[in-house]
Amino acid sequence: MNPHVRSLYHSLSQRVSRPLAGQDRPGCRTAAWPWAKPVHGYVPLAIIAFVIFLHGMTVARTAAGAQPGVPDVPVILPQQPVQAAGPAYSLAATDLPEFSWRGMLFSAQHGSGGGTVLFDNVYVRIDDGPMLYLTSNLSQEVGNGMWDPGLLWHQFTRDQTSYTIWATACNSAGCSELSDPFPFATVYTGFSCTEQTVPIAVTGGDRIVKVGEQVTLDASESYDPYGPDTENLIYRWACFFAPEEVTLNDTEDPAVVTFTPETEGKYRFCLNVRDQVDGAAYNRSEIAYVTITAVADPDDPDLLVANAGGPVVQAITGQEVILDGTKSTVPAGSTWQWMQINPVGKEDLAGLAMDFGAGSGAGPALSTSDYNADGVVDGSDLALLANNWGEVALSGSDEAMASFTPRLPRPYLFRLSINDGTQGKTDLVLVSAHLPAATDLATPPGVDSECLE
Ligand SMILES: [Ca+2]
Ligand SMILES: [Ca+2]
Repeated sequence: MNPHVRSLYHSLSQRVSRPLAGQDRPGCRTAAWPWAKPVHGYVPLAIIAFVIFLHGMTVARTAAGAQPGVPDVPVILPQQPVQAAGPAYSLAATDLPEFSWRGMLFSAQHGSGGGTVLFDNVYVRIDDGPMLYLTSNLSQEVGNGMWDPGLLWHQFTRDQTSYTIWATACNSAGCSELSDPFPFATVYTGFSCTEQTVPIAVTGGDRIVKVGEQVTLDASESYDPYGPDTENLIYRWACFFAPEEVTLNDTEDPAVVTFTPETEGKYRFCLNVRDQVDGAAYNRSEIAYVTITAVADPDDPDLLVANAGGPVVQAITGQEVILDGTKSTVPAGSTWQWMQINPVGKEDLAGLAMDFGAGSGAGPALSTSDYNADGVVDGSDLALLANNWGEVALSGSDEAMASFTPRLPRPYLFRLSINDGTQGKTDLVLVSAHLPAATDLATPPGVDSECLE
């Protein structure tokens, strides 16, 4: 890194490390968040610029849009390395920033005073298409130790495609207004096999450990479909939520970090793995999660640990989803109960009615109530809502594995409750069900066959 860039990086990274890292958040505080670190000579100049830019846009909107008891409108923060010697991104609101990365992370921040945040939704518009529900992420749940992770939405992008991202922050009282749109376009300049193939992050299985004993998080089973990439992967572990402050310690192996839990409870970590292209971080893998449950005595025959298989499960409308509680540790004779805690209801209807009434017989093209993504809000969307009113029909709701078929693109939140006759434990899982039209963004783009030989 040249001295001027190094100096600029240090001065700017100091300035932005706090808003990006969310270090004042209770629980899950890491020593340094990965995107605040220098990455092999690359500096997050555009990230810094967008933070400032988006903060400026949101101040005006939040004041007008707040609902009582609902979190503030989130601010979207793209998380990706930016090449020091690369193109300078324009920050004018009318310009479309161009990115040359396939895998991208977005995080978001809520304004102050938002109260308890439960989950956040992200919507995407691809080129000139309709607004599509893409995914959701848990952020905080009262009484269950889930803290705002700063959100972490992953997506893959396609060359010569423009995208616009919005978000809402939600709790049991409802959802905030949509954030300001974040538009960008993707343009790739290289198509070697390294650049075409996106790595796969592998965290190892969920585990139950003893409080006070060091835990190793090992990502070395991660791989790239293009074999030669594997030895050059960049690994990024981050705490997703935890019952206490967590420090991840680096080891000699770049794939391995360690920590020591001092409090009983669930520690969830996320991992993404990236290619190196000419020394630069390039593709990001899909995010993988791992849950470490710390208990006083892992060998206790009466040990009860609920694990709903989350925290997040991706799904496609019309396809059956399995709710898998089999990673739980359960004494014989215990009872199981799965329950949806965000059934379709009046708020969904009110949102649709507002959009429907906004036009002359059909609502606006860009609406979160356009459930069938045909570009308008009309009677067909109302019919979909009416036919899916209330909780979803669950098969096996009193068994270790339950299932359902999502019909509406939206988040489905489930609580797994297990009771052994003397005590109960719960865990939460969020199923994000998007329309097939949004599936491309959840899967890496195709590659030339010779790259896989
Ligand atoms: Ca690759
Ligand atoms: Ca529609």
